[in-house]
Amino acid sequence: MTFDLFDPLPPDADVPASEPLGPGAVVLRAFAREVAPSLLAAVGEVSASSPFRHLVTPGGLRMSVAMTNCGERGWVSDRTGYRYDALDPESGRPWPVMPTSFLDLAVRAADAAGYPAFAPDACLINRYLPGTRLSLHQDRDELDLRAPIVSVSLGLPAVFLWGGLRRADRPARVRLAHGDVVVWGGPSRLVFHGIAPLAAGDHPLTGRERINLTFRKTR
Ligand code: MD6
Ligand code: FE
Repeated sequence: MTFDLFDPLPPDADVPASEPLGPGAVVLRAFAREVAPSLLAAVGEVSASSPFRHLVTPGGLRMSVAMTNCGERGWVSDRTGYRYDALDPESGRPWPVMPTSFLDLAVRAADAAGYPAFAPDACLINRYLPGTRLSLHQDRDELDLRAPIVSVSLGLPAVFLWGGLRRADRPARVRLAHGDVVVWGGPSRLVFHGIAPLAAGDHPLTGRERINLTFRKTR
């Protein structure tokens, strides 16, 4: 176990290891902190094959988050809509294989949150720079909504907006730090959520960036 200036507390000190967010949803504090360096090295390998890019929404807006994917399928957006695609539209080739370190962490986190035998086939990788935001949305492009989503935060901390089942529900603000893992499913699976504009900072492992991995079972 290693600690740094951003996360000086061991996971069992003042911070509870697991914080409920809502029914079926939990934050596992620092769950990924030990494996974070190897996850980040794998992000570098994935993005060397399928580079980060700014997708366009069906409405024609360029997203401020830069994205790439690994696994059997990747989430993409363009003028025709949102979908999971087996091919990276930029290269025409399959997305990079999901690294073993990714799969192992996602399955362990889901299990710790009460979702045994999670079998993700997709990992969306989001990159945030200071000022980048992700507006409130639902994750509903997956066919099997019984499976949870596992979300890993790396690098700079962010304010996660955790709303309700209606877009108009006022979101709670939850700080997500390096190594925190959010697992959510069940009655919370279609909760509206987003990321507030990222504050500037400098993280020892990622510099001026926040990286988020979200693991999904898409079918
Ligand atoms: C992020 N996460 O943390 C964006 N979606 O950068 C998401 O949009 C998200 O964290 C579904 C489930 C968990 C998530
Ligand atoms: Fe989402």
